[in-house]
Amino acid sequence: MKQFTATLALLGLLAATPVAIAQDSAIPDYVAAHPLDALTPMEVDAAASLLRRDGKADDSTLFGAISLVEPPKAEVRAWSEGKPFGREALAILRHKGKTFEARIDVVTTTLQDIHEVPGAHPMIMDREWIAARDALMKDARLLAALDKRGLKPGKDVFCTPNSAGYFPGEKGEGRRTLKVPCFTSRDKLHPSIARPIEGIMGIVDSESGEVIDVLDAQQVPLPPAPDGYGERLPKQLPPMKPLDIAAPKGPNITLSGNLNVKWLNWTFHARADKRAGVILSLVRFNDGKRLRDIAYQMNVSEMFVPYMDPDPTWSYRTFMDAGEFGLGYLISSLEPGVDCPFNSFFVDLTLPNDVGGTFIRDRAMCIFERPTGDPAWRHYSGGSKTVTGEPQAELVVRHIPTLGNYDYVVDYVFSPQGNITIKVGATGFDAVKSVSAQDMESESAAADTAYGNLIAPYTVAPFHDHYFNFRLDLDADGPDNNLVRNSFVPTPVDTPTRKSIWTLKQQRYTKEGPIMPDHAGVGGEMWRLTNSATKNALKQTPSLWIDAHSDTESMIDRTDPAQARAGFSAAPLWLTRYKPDELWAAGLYPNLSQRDEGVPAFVADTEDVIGQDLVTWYTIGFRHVTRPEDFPILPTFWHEMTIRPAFFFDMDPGFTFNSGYKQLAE
Ligand SMILES: [Cu+2]
Repeated sequence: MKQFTATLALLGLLAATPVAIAQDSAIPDYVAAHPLDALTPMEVDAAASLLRRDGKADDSTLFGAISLVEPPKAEVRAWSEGKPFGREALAILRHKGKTFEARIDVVTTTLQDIHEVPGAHPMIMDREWIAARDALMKDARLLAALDKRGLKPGKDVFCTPNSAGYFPGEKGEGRRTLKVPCFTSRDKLHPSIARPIEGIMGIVDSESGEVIDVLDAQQVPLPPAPDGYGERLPKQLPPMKPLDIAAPKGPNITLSGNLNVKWLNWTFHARADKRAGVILSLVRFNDGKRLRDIAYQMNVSEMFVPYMDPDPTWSYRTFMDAGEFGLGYLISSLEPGVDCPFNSFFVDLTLPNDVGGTFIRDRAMCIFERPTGDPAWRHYSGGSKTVTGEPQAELVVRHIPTLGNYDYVVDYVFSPQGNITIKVGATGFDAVKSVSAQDMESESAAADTAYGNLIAPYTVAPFHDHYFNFRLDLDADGPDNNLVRNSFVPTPVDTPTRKSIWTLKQQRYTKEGPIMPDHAGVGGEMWRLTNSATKNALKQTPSLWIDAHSDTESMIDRTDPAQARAGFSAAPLWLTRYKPDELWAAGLYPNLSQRDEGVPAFVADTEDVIGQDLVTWYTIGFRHVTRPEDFPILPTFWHEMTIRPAFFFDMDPGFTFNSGYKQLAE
């Protein structure tokens, strides 16, 4: 078994690592083999070098993005292996205090366009993050604030910049700011969780290095390490007998190119993106007769994590991590056996860095199949006293960005029945603040827990929301679709037996806009993306049911400065017509944004949507009511939604699925 596992892991790396070709330069390279492949290291270098050569960039320039501009959909759909295709890059530059957007043809190395985007801020980049941290750590006001608390900068104290958000009228408005809290590693409650130094916050211009302000609001005495925490946390139990996910006869997954995935009836393309993490495209299901379109593209388009604590050192924490930091940039290497089964295919991903080059994140994505341990279907026949059935299996595509304290497990799970479940698991640890209350009988407990819960002695985790917007460019059996709502309607009937049943009412959306659940209605609804041009064998209209299990809308008032920048979170679903440049739910430039240029702007013209190529934007959201059970490390907290075929097939496409489980008994 061990030998097999090792061989498979190696096979995974071989299959997934692009083939190196001889280059004169030191830049590792491979050739893009598909129009939707991420830009290769040579293509990224070609774009950055051209900008430098043309005097548009120099050594001080930071690159918020050098990413693929996809060819038009029609070209991608018409493309077949071996045919040539165009390659275009979008570069977002921060150059001498200004933001520029450039388009480069990386095949001909031609600068097609470059223009300044006044007021726009690309994502936060390493060099400025470090500069802001270092500037604050030397600032006399910070040193005085630390001194008051008996602390000195050095190995016990460190500061880590956060995105600043936008709050009209505050100090530093209009500048490229970061807000910086500080921590101490003294008396930690857990080895990897530093203790926040409450009341201190720096506002730093990350370009000039000027420390604009240092808040020294309230002083909370640094709490002691209580008994049972820190070095005295409970020890792990002796190991149980281990469980494993194994494919003893070999994998059913086929990987090719950079990167095409095939598993049973499913095929799709995957690529890395600095901002989105992993982007899946051309998701199709072979129904035995033809490849059926399910999704042109699926990826996280933005996140929003607003904290619910009005304290000035907390209230700005309204993170939009995809656009501010980059889920792909902060993707973490996966640990075999912990993050993914040992026998997974682990894929290294190449991503653009901040300075016009690329880096490789080892084992950044894993692809694995697993038995769920559940029946795919079964039936017990009382007559013959036999069970017929089949065990379920599924394919998982996973990556895990780590954004400060949180690790987000992002899964796309494919089933033989034609379902795609999108799951987000939040783990890592709750953001915490130090308080005076040791427990709920302490004098300050009520005040300390007004906006969060005690999760450990002297430690409150403020309440907050997590919103993950997925841009779901679904194609229900082709691009021209409608969105319908089936509402469940309580319906009176007058029969000798029944007085009340439910019936379904169908309504078609005609315009772009937010799609709200019918909270006031009794029975709820189903949202389905339908294709009126094709029919299944029963002459029904194929559709994809957007089965929403985790739709939570933001409760923050729309006039709140944080909510005003993240309007996508106000509705669980938005419907737009496909536009090639409408890719991000909070717009292309959410960092420090002063207005929302995302989905609320996309739908402002309320275009007609009937029979169009539609994009749905679904937000998996949850309100995080923090608990002691979140501590010391937040056990992975999952939320999900499922895209299910409905009237799409003639019968269960999983009926022919043969798990081969009987071979295990041989
Ligand atoms: Cu949380």
